[in-house]
Amino acid sequence: MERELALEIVRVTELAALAAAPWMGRGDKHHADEAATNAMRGMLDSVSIRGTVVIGEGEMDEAPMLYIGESVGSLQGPEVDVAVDPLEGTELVAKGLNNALAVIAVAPKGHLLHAPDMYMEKLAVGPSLAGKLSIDDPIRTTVEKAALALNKQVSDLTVILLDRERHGSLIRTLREVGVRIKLLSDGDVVGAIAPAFAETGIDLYVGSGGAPEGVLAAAALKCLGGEIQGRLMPENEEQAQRCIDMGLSDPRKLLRMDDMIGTGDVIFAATGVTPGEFLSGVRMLPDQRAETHSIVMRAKTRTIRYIKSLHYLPNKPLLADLK
Ligand code: VTB
Ligand code: MG
Ligand code: MG
Repeated sequence: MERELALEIVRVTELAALAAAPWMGRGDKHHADEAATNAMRGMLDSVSIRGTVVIGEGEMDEAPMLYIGESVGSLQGPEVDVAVDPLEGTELVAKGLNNALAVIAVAPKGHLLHAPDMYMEKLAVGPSLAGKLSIDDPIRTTVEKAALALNKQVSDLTVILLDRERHGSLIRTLREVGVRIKLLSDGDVVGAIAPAFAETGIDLYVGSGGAPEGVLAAAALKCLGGEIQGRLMPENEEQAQRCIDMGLSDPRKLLRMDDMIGTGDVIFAATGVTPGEFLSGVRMLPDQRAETHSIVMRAKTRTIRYIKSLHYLPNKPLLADLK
């Protein structure tokens, strides 16, 4: 993949974020998602790739756009796998809450795990804890090991996870050991990546969230030098069979970075829709301008670029077509 692709790819998340932003705080997650998906699909057409969606909005019969298996891109250029979440945190946008993103990851064909839409148990960390923890340890041990490695008191650690009933006993234990807890109402791509950004003050991501979101986070963490470990959580026979069909003979196999991202050549881009842990949201400005804040990174070089763009909205024909 040519390095120019990174800059082309960030245009895709920028447009998705710009399309979703007008739906912020309107209590309508469906339209927010649809706007982001259509914009992302439209913009991808102009990117010089022969792409196949491997993580997308669902199967062909349930998703009109960006369905799994769909061909995307200008159909010239390298053959790549594309993982998308045009709007990660539809509910966040609907409710006007923080941490909604437009996200994409691109890797040479065959190198992104085709994660089925089910829960994944996850443990994610930044570079300073990469390789030092295990998802198989009890949470108390994980926290103790993390504190030791970071030369901090346990009470000075901050752990982030989704605020869900299924995390009840996990949260109780974390309270007992005395860490700070940041609860996310949605959006565990941000949660899992946050420990890799020192300025967030977040040390660990734990708990379960969507498996597709796990692979997207893995792509980002590969570029950031962090780590995620995951384990799919099939809830019935049919889900277990889906894991087997995607090539996991043991659906409960521990998934490491290399299982999720089988290449050192992944590109990740995200644009904030609402303000978040490491990216600002879309800002509507006077004179028909809007400001976006994005991050784009390549695992190959581990360069992290923050891109602040000032868009002149009348010159965005794709956005107008969506209206
Ligand atoms: C998870 C999480 C996502 O939606 O997929 C969640 O990973 C849906 O699962 O970040 P729940 O059943 O826990 O609500 C998000 O929060 C947003 O897409
Ligand atoms: Mg989505
Ligand atoms: Mg999502």
